[in-house]
Parts: sequence; structure tokens; C-alpha cells
Amino acid sequence: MSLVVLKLGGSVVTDKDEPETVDEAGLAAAADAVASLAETGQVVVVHGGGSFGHHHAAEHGVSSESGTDDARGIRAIHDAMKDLNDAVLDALADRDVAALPVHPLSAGARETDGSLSLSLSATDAMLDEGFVPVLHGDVIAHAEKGATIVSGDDLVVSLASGLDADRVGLCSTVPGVLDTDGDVIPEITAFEDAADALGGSDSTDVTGGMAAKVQKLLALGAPAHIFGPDGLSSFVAGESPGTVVRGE
Ligand code: IP8
Repeated sequence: MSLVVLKLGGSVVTDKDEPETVDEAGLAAAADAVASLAETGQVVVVHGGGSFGHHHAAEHGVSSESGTDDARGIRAIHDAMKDLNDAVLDALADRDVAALPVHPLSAGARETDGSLSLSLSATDAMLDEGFVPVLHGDVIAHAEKGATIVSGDDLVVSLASGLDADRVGLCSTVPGVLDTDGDVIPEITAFEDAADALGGSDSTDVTGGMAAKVQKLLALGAPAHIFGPDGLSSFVAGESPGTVVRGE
């Protein structure tokens, strides 16, 4: 049976301008897409933080680089993410999707160098039993830093490689990887295909976001599609909306 890992960006399922507010229409469309995927194969869902995780993280000075050892702060970030996770699970349950939570705080950790080790045993067993595991960006123990933020994108890479996914989807508010004219690049098979638009491999760290994302996705064994909310139904139909990143 084919396995799809689908990331729902925080900007797709929440209203980024209003603290801790779900974007009901965005979540409904995303949940419809997951329900369709679950009818024909296995799905793992990952969602981002949007207006739930990010302001708590900022308030406590926590990022993927800067950690905290303040357990109350860690819980505040995690609890906000659990609230959003509940909203996603509820939307899926309303569509009769057997969705269950997997909270990264309790399933993984980061090494000193920032590399993520995520236990996949719960996720794997849930899939075998016909459930749809739903993970989320979270705060996570980090060697020598207390706890730092793990983004949904990092989780997607661990899940897709560890579970040998057949397809990966990353739905955010951008329609794909854009070239220097602002047009969507349909396919990236090597970093050079998009280096101009992404600012070159040297500036991966400073440009953050898309360049780092493309590099991680190129290392996967599965095609990864980057698309906006308008591409959801096309992705579900097995088509190739936005940009497909195909390494190897
Ligand atoms: O929105 C971040 O996940 P992302 C999650 O996928 C938190 O980067 C807790 C801010």
C-alpha cells in the first residue's frame, strides 16, 4: 500500500494574524484532502505551528537554535501545539478519518549538532493498524540546550526517509519554489536547478526557509511536491502541482 506524508503548513490551517485561531476554511479543505488520501492508502499528517506555536516560542525565546530549560515555557509551547493538533484531529474525525496524535516532544530528541532522532515505532504501528498518525512542529529536548523547536519540515524528512514514503506533499501558502521572475519552477532534480532563485547554496543558512527545505528534500528517496492550498486536490489525485523536488 502506498504511503503519503503530507505537511500542512501552519499558515494553511491557522489564521496567522490572530493568536491561537484556526483558519476553519483552510483546515476543512486540508481535512477533505487527507480524508481522500486515506481512502486509497496510508497517510501520515504533519502540521506546522502557525498562530499557535510561534508566538509562544518567541515569548520564551526559543527557536530551532536557541533553547530553554524553563519547563513551564516548554509546556506553554507544547500545550498550544496540542490545542492545534486537537483541532486538526477533530476535523479529521468529522470526516471519519481514524486520526491519532503523535507528539514529538515525547517521541524524539536532538543531538548536540541539532540532528533529529525521532522514534517511529508509534507512527509505524498506527499505520499498520489502519490509523492516520498526526504529528506537529513542537518543542523537543536538545542535548546541551534544554529544549528547542523542531519544525514540521524536519519531521517530514525524518518520517519520509524512516518510513520509506512513496510521496511527500508540503502544502503552504506559497504555490511552489519560485524562479527569479516569480514563476513556479515545475521540477528540481539538483540544487543548481534553483540555486539562482534560492540565493545559491552558500547562503542556505541565511536565506533559511526554502533553500534549506529543497536541500533536505533532494536527499529523500521519494518525490516531494511543494504547493499552495489550490494544489491540494491535484496532489490528492496523484498529479504534480507546484514544484516537484526529485533527488537521485
Ligand atoms: O511551523 C513550528 O513548526 P513549523 C512549531 O512547521 C512551533 O515551523 C512549536 C513553533
